[in-house]
Amino acid sequence: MTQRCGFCAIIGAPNAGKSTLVNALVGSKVAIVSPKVQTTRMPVRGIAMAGQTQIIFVDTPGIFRPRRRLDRAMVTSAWSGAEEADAVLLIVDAADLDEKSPAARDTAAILEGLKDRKGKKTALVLNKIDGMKRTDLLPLVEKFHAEGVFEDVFLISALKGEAVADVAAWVASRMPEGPWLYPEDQAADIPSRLLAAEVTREKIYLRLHDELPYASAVETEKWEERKDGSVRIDQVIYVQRDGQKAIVLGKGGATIKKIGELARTELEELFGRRVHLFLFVKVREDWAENSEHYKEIGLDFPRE
Ligand SMILES: Nc1nc2c(ncn2[C@@H]2O[C@H](COP(=O)(O)OP(=O)(O)OP(=O)(O)O)[C@@H](O)[C@H]2O)c(=O)[nH]1
Ligand SMILES: [Mg+2]
Repeated sequence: MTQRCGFCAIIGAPNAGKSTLVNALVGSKVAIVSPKVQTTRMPVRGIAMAGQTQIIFVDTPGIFRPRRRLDRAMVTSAWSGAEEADAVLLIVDAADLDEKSPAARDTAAILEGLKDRKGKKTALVLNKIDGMKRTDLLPLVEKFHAEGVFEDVFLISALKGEAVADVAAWVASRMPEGPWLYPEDQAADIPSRLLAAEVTREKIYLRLHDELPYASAVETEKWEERKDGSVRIDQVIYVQRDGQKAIVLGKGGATIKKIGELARTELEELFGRRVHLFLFVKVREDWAENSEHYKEIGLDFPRE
């Protein structure tokens, strides 16, 4: 049988559930998830097989009105993910479409953007329907259908895995003929050093999302293979001010210790081996203005 292979970009407002959906479609964790908006900073590829079809899902940063330099880089990379894809899924938090919500405003702007990019195979995914009434959903489906942008609309819960298979089938049927780009059993295409840094950033977000919004970045500085099969990973957590460093460390170092434990446990699971994780906190006021960091996480550095 002929092989099929293509790219499917997952775009949407921050916090819609894009990364959760990518993980559900791929069947393993390739992208980090948190209750905070703007968790994903760079496009991450998750790979899924459907019969003879290989689908490369591209999880993108949320699209929103960018202000800071990092925001601009994230939004640009999200749109370019959509442009390069064979199919596009716009994912919307169905429970957060109140007219005044930032998510609704961002989604409306993305819809306009999609109209300008007509000709793409695009479907709408209304997410987080767990806990919602069907009767509240039908008007939404009609409203979005009327936009004339979507071939199909899916009602799903990425968190519970509901109707995720339907989305996968739709995407699979839109993939062009072509040889697979990855081995059949590969789930992610992200360097181990970067994935390890992302896992630590997720634990920081989950633990400190009220105290430390967006002020932190994580880089893997050292990756040392040991003779006994284990690996030593040294990471630096960058923050912008001394006060933030104190928050990350916590009383007597309790917070960073907990973050390190959570990250190490997950890394051991992901890599299937023992991990020795060493975390250091550094204050670097300008990490978000430093082009090296953008290169490290695979983003283009916006000039202004
Ligand atoms: N109830 C419910 N919560 C969900 C569902 N899908 C995702 N979430 C939650 O929504 C939050 C955001 O999920 P993410 O997957 O990080 O969202 P995202 O769109 O990748 O967010 P950014 O990367 O910040 O743009 C997390 O707390 C998820 O657990 C769902 O189907 N139902
Ligand atoms: Mg995300």
